Amino acid sequence: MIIKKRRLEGELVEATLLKNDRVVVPEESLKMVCGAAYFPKDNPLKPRGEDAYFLCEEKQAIGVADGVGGWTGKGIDAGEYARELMNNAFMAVHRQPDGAVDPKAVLNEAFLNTEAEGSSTACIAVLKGNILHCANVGDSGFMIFRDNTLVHQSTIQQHYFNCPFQLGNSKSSDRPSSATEETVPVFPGDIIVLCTDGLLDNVYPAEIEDVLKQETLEGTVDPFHLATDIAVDLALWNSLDKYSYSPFARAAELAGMKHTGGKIDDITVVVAHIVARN
Ligand SMILES: [Mn+2]
Repeated sequence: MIIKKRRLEGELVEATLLKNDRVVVPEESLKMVCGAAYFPKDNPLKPRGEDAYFLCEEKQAIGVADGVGGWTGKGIDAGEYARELMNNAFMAVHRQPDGAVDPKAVLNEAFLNTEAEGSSTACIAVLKGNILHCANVGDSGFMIFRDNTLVHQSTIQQHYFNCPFQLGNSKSSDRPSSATEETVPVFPGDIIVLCTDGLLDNVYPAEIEDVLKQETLEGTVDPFHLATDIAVDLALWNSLDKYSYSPFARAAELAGMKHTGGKIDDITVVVAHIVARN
């Protein structure tokens, strides 16, 4: 069954869905060009914050993790768990075959090799051909923008308001088997924003669309520059606003609670620009 046809750089590209749900696409037709920005919240006791991320353009894989702050009360820095998880994910990516990196397998291997105490959300995305493959545990996630418009947003998983699914070594933690898996076709020019809740809780997609419109007016896309602008001008700025009706305030309201303004948090933004190879 043909699920997608689109003209790409003069060639007709087809993605075919087979019986086993594996999507067959032209090999290596597209690639991600990546940049990232990380702004830990101001805390002299934890200057590195609790988020972590990795970029691996060689294997076309990116990932973010957000250590769960609730461990602080037990004297545990969940940032260590998140950083070890992402280091292990980066190494796991390199052990996977070229062009066949499986994000859930990466998440699983990273989880099994992580020994720190604590727990963390995690979202890993891999581009294979023209399909973005993602595995996500918790409330980090990704958005895809096409022509400066949001066309896809990942779903989040939480046990209850502000308690995301989280990987960890304690009995009550979740396991990689809980990960949501998504496969989404992408096209040249698409912008993928992979991020922790420091962005999602403070910024509406329409605000990112406005930044993209401004930046693409200049003609070129610099993923690092874009990630920094989204992290600073939107997420950090909004997080410090005490009166706004932020996405976090809206989520609190839907859960029957009250929160006014942004949410001060570590902010990780990875931007991947989809471009044709060669
Ligand atoms: Mn967070």
